[in-house]
Amino acid sequence: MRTQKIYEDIKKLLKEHHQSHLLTLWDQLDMAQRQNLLAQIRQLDLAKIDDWVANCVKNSASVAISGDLVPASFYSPCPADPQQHRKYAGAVELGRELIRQGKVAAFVVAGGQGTRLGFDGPKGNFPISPVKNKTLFQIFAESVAAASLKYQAICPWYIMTSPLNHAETIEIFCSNDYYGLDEENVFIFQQGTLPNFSTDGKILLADKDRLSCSPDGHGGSLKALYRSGAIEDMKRRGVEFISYFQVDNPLINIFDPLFIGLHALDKAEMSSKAVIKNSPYEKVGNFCLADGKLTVIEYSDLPDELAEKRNPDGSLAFKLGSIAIHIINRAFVERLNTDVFSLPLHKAVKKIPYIDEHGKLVEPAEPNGVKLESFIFDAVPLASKSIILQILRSEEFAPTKNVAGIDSVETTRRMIVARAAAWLESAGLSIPKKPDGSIDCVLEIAPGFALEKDDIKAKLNRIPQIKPKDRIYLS
Ligand code: UD2
Repeated sequence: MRTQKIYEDIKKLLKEHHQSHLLTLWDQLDMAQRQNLLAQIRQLDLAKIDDWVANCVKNSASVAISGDLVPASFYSPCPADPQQHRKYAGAVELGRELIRQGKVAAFVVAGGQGTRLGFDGPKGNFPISPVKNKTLFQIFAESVAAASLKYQAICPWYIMTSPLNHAETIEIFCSNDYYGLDEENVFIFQQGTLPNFSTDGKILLADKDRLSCSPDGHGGSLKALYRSGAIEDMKRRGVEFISYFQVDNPLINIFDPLFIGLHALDKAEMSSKAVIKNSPYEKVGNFCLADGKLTVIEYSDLPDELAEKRNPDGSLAFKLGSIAIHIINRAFVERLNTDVFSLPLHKAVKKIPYIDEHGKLVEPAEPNGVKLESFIFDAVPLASKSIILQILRSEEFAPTKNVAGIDSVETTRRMIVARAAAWLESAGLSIPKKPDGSIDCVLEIAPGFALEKDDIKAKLNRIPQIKPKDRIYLS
């Protein structure tokens, strides 16, 4: 009786919002299925959905680009003059102190799957290290443990999953005994989802009694951090700074005193690391000042003439690429969530299987639907202050996205070896090279052995002489 009343109300509401098709298969559902479907529909904010349909789903224009776009200013990897030298030194000291005081937490967004890698399961479980074949999760876990030891502090680690991989991620951490970390200090939580639409704005069904939904993008992390209790947990621990990174970058320097220190010294709310782009169309966001406000414009949205624009010395005018590494203040996330905030939604047209009006599963051969996502970097303009630190790609950025070619498993492994070789050479060791100058051995440095280049010097007596073709693992 009650279900019938709810059904009638929802039917009316759906009609007003042009989504009546969601109940077409009602007569084929048993009681439990009916309740299930109604519960999902009741969670939808249909007024908001009307707005998304009009402005994002049906509208093919992607992102509105402001008329006045100029390149953003940034800190270079090395200080430019004595004054900046003093500032960097002070920042490193401050950053170390903040980590020591337990004020910095690690946060990885790991809601995506390893689809592009042809890998079944959470991408964090992809084996990547060149000698030991450690997974991305294991490398991050060891980095967190090493930072904890180095700074004699608790370094909590927050991990955002999605409904696509939450249970599996928990299972991976449990079966690996949290990689030796204290389970108390690892907080795994799920991001939200958004419904998927047909290109004409109808919410798709994944089953007769189930709406088709997808993770709401890494921008969803700002709400998920709050709703999951992660922010509350940080507050209880005294965490003030969130070190945000993506699951695909094993070179990440999670606890970087310089970055944390500059961010804190400049009283920023959300800061970013950047690389100098290696081509006008490299698949990274672009830092720009849009009408004076720091903004990231995704590569696919930057007009060609701006992507190609050059300075008189031939360098790209918009050369700063966003690599999805941020320091975000815990208080900033709290502020956003206690005000009303939303990030813009970006549209992706995809092949989305669905149940048609006859109850049949359709597996489209061509893109047929729209997924909506929000992006973390769209929060940058919402911050009261934001800095950018340019870093060296070879030191900190090796995204594992593809099976082969650019940003692939092979390039990532090569970069892990090259960085290890550079660190060892900087400590005075010699690395075997082939006649063409390429490295002639395989090297892997465990985070527990060295978290950064300078950690090597104290361990020189533990490093064997390295011969051509050697496979060396330093731990
Ligand atoms: C992202 C950035 C790009 C650049 C690049 C660096 C976007 C749109 N672009 O490109 O500017 O910084 O990374 O490598 O982000 N994720 C979730 N939940 C989601 C969606 C994604 O947790 O709903 C995670 C995912 O697990 C991964 C990260 O976000 O850790 C990035 O996702 P991606 O691989 O789809 O991003 P990509 O390569 O388009």
